[in-house]
Amino acid sequence: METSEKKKRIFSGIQPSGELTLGSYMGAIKNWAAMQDEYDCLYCIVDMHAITVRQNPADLRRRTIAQLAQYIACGLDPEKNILFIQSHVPQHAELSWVLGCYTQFGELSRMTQFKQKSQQHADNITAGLFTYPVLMAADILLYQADAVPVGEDQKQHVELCRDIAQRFNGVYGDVFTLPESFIPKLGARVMSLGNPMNKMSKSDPEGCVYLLDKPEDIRRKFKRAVTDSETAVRFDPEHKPGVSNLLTIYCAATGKDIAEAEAEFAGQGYGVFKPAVADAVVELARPIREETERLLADKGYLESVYRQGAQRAQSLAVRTLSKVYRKLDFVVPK
Ligand code: ATP
Ligand code: LTN
Repeated sequence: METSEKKKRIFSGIQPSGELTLGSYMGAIKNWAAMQDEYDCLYCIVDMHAITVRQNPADLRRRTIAQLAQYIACGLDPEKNILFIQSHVPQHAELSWVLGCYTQFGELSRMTQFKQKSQQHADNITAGLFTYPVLMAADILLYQADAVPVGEDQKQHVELCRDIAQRFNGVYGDVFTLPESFIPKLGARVMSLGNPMNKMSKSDPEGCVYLLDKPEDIRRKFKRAVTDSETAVRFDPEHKPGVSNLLTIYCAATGKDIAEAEAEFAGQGYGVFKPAVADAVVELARPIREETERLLADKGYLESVYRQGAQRAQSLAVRTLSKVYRKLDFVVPK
């Protein structure tokens, strides 16, 4: 492709608040890797978002580096993409403050994730947890992103980001690109293996598969996966949520479509189906785990990736922030 041709910009991020899961892989990272040639992509480790709930500092540090290694192991090329750590680029926090002054209290009160997390952390409902979506809007708008590849649960936040951008543009002219969420057809909402009515979440170790889980752990978790009292392997999320979730996982892992997978397991019970899903996930996770381990042994390389990523990100971020400050007519220090 000609370098003069302007590619569309992509931004996305994941919090290092736990280990990466099969849900975050299928809902987000898998698509990131697929987009890296066609788009101009920034993929971030959003450590500042992670502290909206209490973190153990040493774990946060370890997971931040491990997450970078996993991004690369999942196929994100650090030369093609800007891979960086959010707290390394201070413009995120600066723009977040400005955008917070263009966000309504009522809008933030309606965010589903805030309602859920404030229930889960009822003893520690901080201002940071409440204004979390404003920081997320800053992440996206700072880079003038056109699209944001995320799982279904983040759609509401991206819509709020658009609303904030539109409001700001309405007052100050065309400052921000309006982003759209990019949600995969398959795997946008991977459900818990233990309770297929709930989203697979990193805080539920038995219901979720971690990308770095060992094969025996993956097999155990799938063996215990909740299904139903029938025997047919059929996609019907309403009546057969467990089996439908396993079919989704199987298809996202193998690249097959649902009809193909249903045909493959026709007439065979869950005793055949469940181990086949487990095998597909074991094979998906194996190279990621091995490559992550290899990368984690080379801390110098990982440091060079995040250092270079922060420099490249910051050179874009300063342009947007100074444009915003100019529009606000802040006095520029001489
Ligand atoms: P938690 O559930 O513990 O609050 P999370 O896993 O939702 O955390 P992140 O790890 O920050 O939070 O999510 C990273 C990305 O992965 C987001 O784009 C999110 O939409 C996506 N994602 C997370 N879980 C799933 C899931 N179960 N299915 C599909 N996509 C998911
Ligand atoms: N809120 C997201 C993580 C996140 C993000 C972003 C995603 C923070 N900033 C910017 C896309 C774009 C989550 O909880 N999964």
